[in-house]
Amino acid sequence: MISDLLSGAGGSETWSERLGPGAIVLRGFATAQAANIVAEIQQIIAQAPFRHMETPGGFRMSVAMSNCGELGWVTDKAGYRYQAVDPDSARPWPSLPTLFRQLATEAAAQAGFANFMPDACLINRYEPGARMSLHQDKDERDLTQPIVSISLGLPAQFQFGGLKRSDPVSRVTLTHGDVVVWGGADRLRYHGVLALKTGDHPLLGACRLNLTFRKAV
Ligand code: MD3
Ligand code: FE
Repeated sequence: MISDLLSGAGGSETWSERLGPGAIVLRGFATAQAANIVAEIQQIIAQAPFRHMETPGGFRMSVAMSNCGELGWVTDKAGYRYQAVDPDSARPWPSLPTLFRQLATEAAAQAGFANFMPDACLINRYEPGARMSLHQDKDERDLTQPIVSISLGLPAQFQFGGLKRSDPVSRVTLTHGDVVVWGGADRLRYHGVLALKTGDHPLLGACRLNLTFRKAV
């Protein structure tokens, strides 16, 4: 594991750990802004509350989700897609806060992806027991664009595999303030999150939040 010291959001210290040629964890990159990010999420979910979506196969997701940005990721019996309208309210998703845009673009640049301009932010809420099974993120039009994720609250065991579902999987713990950027050769790697263990985080209680910034179109 290569570990390098670099500058996080607002100039705080960050350690980077490379997961692959195009995938990097920026440890603590978002820690200094965590309370501000949570305040923005509270405003977003007042307009677009967390909900448990249904997979095309008819299963209720254990992770509760909302979105902000021009487009939001949704799933229902009809399939997975990005759409401009929240299906629960029939209104546009709340706009992407400036802070979110700045953090995502800055993190992507640190990882070597210049000028990342996300148009979608999926917000995942994990309560104890919630998990996300191995999947690829491939609903975005331009797969040369990276994805940036911010983890807040309780730690989670993140799984990342290869380009085939059957490839071996390694585990990385993602903790409060960690940012992951993945693109290039790692953009289509299978990944997932093991069931969240209970705990009590000082800012978020028995909860983990994960934001993923995407360029969907
Ligand atoms: C991909 N979210 O919303 S993102 C998702 O923690 C999603 O909620 C997860 O997968 C979550 O689609 C994980 C972080 C991540 C980290 C490393 C990766 C995704 C990765 C390495 C390769 C591919
Ligand atoms: Fe994913």
